[in-house]
Order: sequence, then C-alpha cells, then structure tokens
Amino acid sequence: MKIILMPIIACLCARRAALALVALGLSIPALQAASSKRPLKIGFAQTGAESAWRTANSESMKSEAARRGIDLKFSDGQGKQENQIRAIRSFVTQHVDAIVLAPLVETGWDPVLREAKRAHIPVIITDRTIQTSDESLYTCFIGSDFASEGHMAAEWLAKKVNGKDNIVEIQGTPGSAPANDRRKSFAEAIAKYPDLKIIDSQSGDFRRTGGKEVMEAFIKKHGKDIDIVYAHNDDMALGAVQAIEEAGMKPGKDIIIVSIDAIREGIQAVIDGKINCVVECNPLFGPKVYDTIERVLAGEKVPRKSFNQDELFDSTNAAAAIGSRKY
Ligand code: GYE
Repeated sequence: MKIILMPIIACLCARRAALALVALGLSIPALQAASSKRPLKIGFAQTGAESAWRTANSESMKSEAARRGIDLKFSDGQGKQENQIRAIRSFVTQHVDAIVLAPLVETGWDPVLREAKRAHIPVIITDRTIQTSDESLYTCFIGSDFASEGHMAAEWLAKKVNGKDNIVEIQGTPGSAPANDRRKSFAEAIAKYPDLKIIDSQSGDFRRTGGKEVMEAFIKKHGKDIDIVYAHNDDMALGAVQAIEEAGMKPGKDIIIVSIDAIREGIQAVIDGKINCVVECNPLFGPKVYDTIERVLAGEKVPRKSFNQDELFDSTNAAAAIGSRKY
C-alpha cells in the first residue's frame, strides 16, 4: 500500500510546490528549471567594462555560472543604458529563468522592467540601485552600501588630515547610484568639519583616462590650492596619480588621495604611498547572486536588500591585505 501511495504523494507534493511557485508569479520555464534538472538560463545585463572593479565583477559572475553549470547570457552594455534595455528585452524573448541587471544609471528602467514582470521573469538588481515608481518591478537588490563608503572616506580624512583642507572630487558616471550616493554621503559627512571643503567636482566616468583628464584640468585651474583628491573609484584615483606626477608633484604627499573600490592596484598604490586610503567595495558577488536566484526560483523568500560588508585600507593595514586580495 505504502509503495503504491509513495509516487502519488510525491506527485501531489511536486504539484503543490509548482502551484505555490505559480502563485509567486514565476514563469513556466522557471518552473520547469526549478522542478527538472535542466540548466538554469540567466541573462545578465552588465554596464560595460569601465574599470578594474567591473572586470572583476563580470569575471565573478561568469566563473561562478560556469562552476554551477548555469547557461549565462552575458551582455556588455558598453556604458549605454539603451544597450542594457535592449539586452533585457532580448532576455525576455529568450525566456530566461531570471534576469540580473547592474544598472548603469538610477532612472529610466520602469518600462522594460514591466515587460520582464509581464513575462513572469524575476529581476535581480545587482551592484547599483535604481529609482522606480513600482517596487514590485524587481525581486531584490544585492550590492554595496555606497552611502556608507562615502562616509568612511570622509571620516578617515577628518581624522587623519590636519591643515590640508581643499578637496577636489572626481565623480563617477553621472546619474549612477555610486556617483550620486558617494557624492551626497561624503558631502554630508564633511559638513561636520568646517575646515574640509570641496572646491571643485567633475565626472571622470569611473575611467582611468577620465580621472587623469579631470585631474589635469583641476591642476591647471587650482594649482597648489589642491590639498586632497576624493575619487569615486580607484581607477580614477590612479589616473589622478599620473596627472599629479606629470605636474611634478608627489601624489600621497603633496596631495592626499582617498578613493573607493580597493582593487589590488589601489592597495598597491597605498603600500607605495601614492594613494593614502582606499575604501573597499567588493565586486565578487557571483555566488551570492546565483544562490539568491536559486532560492527565488524555489519559491523561497529572500531579503529585499542585501549589502556586502566593506572594509578600509590605509598605510596601517594595506601590506597585510594585499597577499589575499582576489581582485
Ligand atoms: O566603484 C566602479 C565601477 O558600481 C560599485 O562602478 C560600482 C562602481 C565601482 O566602475 O569602479
């Protein structure tokens, strides 16, 4: 009797699980992937390849997909929102099980996310946050807390730098969450320290060449008045290092430099005394993203927002950290 009932019970359980997943709004292909062993098909709309951080992030997403046997459709947006929108549309047409979006800028995603929602494809936002009028358009966010990074950079400066007050800021891509949040949080934090002031702020688009060009222009305009560079990422800080050296000054000494990401080259520059402090922003979240997708497709509830834990490196701990640096 037990032997006869077992397959029926198993079948009923699978049916009940499937119905629960339908109730969660998942698509039929997603249900098939969840119930069978066919490889998951996931579309990832990446921003582009603007920085070493981005390269490490793409690599983490690709290598972890390969390790898990996930069929990853990777699209490089080449720094253009319209390319990312087009990629999402093509993922919908290809009936992927889930879409991962690293949004270049914060706004303008609602229409295409509505298309994914209508197709019952869950969307995981990674790396950068979006602004939306409808929070149901994405399942969850995984990334770093950019506001806290800006605060950490400002507090480090306030504690370590005396009598050096004039800051030039090299911003990331205009309209992107990291540029917006790192700018705002840093400005709020230094407002408590009347001596620290931002005398100029321009975008270097998160690129090394952008950082170099902006720094050259700052040096031309402000000359020796510049005490501090606050760069929204290490690549731009490394570009600024070159510009400062070419202008005959010593980066890290004549001009204090603080930046964000903590890529290996950034930490090496701290060891070399050319950058003074780097705040970490961990790009290696492939495993976390796929764990989350697997849970979503299994009908489990996942945290709405999940932030990576980030640290800070300066001359006191950079040398000890470099050996184990993975990006
Ligand atoms: O800091 C920068 C990259 O969105 C956190 O984008 C990311 C930023 C990162 O190009 O290097």
